[in-house]
Amino acid sequence: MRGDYIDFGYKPNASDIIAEYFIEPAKGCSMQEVVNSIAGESSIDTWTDIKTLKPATARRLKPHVFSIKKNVKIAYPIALFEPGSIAQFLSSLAGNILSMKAVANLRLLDVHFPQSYVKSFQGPRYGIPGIRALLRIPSRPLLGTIVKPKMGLTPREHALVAFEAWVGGVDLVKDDENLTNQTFNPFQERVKATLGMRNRAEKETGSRKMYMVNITAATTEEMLSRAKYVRHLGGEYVMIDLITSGWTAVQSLRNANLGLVLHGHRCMHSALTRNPKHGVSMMVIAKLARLAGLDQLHTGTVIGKMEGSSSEVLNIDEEMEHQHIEQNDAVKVLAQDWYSIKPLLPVASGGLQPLMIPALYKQFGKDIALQFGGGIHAHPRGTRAGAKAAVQALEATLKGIPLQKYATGRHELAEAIRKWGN
Ligand code: RUB
Ligand code: CA
Repeated sequence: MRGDYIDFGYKPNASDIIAEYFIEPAKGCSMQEVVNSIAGESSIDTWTDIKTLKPATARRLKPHVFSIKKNVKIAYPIALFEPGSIAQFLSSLAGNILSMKAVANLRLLDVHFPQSYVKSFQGPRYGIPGIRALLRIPSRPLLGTIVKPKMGLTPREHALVAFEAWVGGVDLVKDDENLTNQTFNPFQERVKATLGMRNRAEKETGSRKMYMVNITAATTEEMLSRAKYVRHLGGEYVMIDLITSGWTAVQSLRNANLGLVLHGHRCMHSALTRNPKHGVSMMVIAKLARLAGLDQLHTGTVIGKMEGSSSEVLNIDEEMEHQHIEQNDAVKVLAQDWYSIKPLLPVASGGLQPLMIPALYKQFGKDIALQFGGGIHAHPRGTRAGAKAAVQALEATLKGIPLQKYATGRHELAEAIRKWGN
C-alpha cells in the first residue's frame, strides 16, 4: 500500500515514539505527499503499493502524522522498534528518509521516548552524582584539560604534560579524539606512564585526579580489551569517539558493565548536525547518548571555537541534567521523562581559555566539566601555570570577585589576562 498517514485527529498513545522533523519538499512535490513518503519509508511502507503488506498489519503498525505546522510531528507505534537498540532506532527514523529525492531538506529535530523504551536502556552508570562522588567534588564545575599537541608526544612526554596539569590543579586530563594507538605513542605504554603520573599527582596534591583514556579502536573487541587494560591498571575513566566508533560500540562498552566512567567525544557529529535544515540535531544525539549510558558528553560551549547557538546548547544541557522536560514548541523541544535514567554531565570544550570561566559559569552553572586544551598549554609559563590560572579563575568566579582584582598577587592568572585579556 502507499498509505495516507496524515491524521490530525490522532492523539498519540502513551507508548508511541514521537519524532519532530523539519521538512522541505523538493521542487514539484507537495508537503502532503512528502510527509506520507517519510512516514511510510521510516516504518512499514515503500514507494509503490505492495501486495505483501496486509491491511491488518498496516493498521497495527502504521505511523500517524498528527501535526504539520512549522515542523511535522509523527507518532510511531512502539512495536516498530527493538528495545535497547540505537542502531535500529536510527535506521528507522534517521535512515533512508534522509536520502529521498522527494525531500530538498529533512532534519530530525527531536524525539520523545516512552517509558518502556527508556527503560530498555541502562543509561549512565555514574552520571552527575556518581562522578561527583568519585571525584569528591560536591558542587563546583569540574576542570579538565586535553593533552596537547593532540598527536606527536611520546608516552613519557604525554604523561608529563598530564602530571603538570594535575599538579597545577585540574581534576581531569584526557587524550584527544584522534590519539589512539600510534607508533609514536603506543596505547599500553601511554596508559601505564600516565596512570603512574596520576598516582604521583594524587599523592602530591591530596586530591582525586582522573585520566580519561581514549579507547576508540577498529573493533568492539579491541575497544573492550583496551578498556579492561585501563581498569586493570587502576584507571577509572575511558573515552570513546561515539560518532566515528558508532552506537553499537558505545552500547557494547556500556553493557559490558566494566565499572568505568564513560566520556563521549562527539567529533564528526557536524556531518549530521551542522546543516540547520538537514540531518539529525545534536539534541537527538545527546538524548541517545544518555539512553546508551555515557556519563559525560561534549555538548558545546557557545563562546568557544566550535559552532553551536546558545539556545541549542543550553537546551541540550537542560535535557541531560534533569529527569523531566516539558514540551516547548518555541525551541523544538518535546516532553521527556527520564524515569530512573541518571543525568549525564555535559562537557564544554573547544577553544576555551581561563578568562572565559565567569561567562561559562553564568551560562552553565555548576554541573559542567570545563575543558581547556590550548587555553592551558599555551600559557606563557607552561602547562602547570595554565592549570593554576584556570583554578584561580574558577575560584574568583565562585567567590564573585572580578578576575582582574583576583589576579593581584596571583601571577598565573595575571599572565593569562595579559595573554588573552583582549
Ligand atoms: C579541545 C578540542 C576538542 C573539542 C571538540 O581543544 O580540540 O576536541 O572540544 O569540540 P582546545 P566539541 O581546548 O585546544 O580547543 O567539544 O565541540 O565537540
Ligand atoms: Ca580535540
